[in-house]
Amino acid sequence: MKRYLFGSLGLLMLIVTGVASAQSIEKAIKYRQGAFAVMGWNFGAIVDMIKGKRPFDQEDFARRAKIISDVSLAPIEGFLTESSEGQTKSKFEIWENFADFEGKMKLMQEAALNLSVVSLSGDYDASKRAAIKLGKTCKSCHDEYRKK
Ligand code: ASC
Repeated sequence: MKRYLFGSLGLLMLIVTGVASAQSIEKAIKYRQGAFAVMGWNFGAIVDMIKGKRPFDQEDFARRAKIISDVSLAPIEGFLTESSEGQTKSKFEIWENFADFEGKMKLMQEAALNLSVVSLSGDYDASKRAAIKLGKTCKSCHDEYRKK
């Protein structure tokens, strides 16, 4: 009887922790997607300014670049647990090559900080180059680690 009771208790605890971790994985996925959405929203506006689809407004450009740079520090925390299942385009390869993934994330953060600093100068050509450089760091990670 005792053995049966402890066995059932153990099973219940496993189920409860399992459900809890599934919930925290879902939260982590939403967290990193939210951060990327903020970055994409603002980078989209910057790209429009560069393409001439929206007037170049240095103050607005710099404000958006700062948001991207600040938020670029956020998403890595949402990748700490293996979470390639569910509502995500993240490939399993992220967790197989986590050091490489983290390195690419750092390059993106550096490019975002660079864009933020350069855009304060008001130098349009330098800002454009910095934005293109940042876009390349986004793409390099997407090519390898994001499902189509
Ligand atoms: C964006 C956005 C991305 C990147 C990428 C750059 O605005 O949403 O994922 O730029 O397209 O190559």
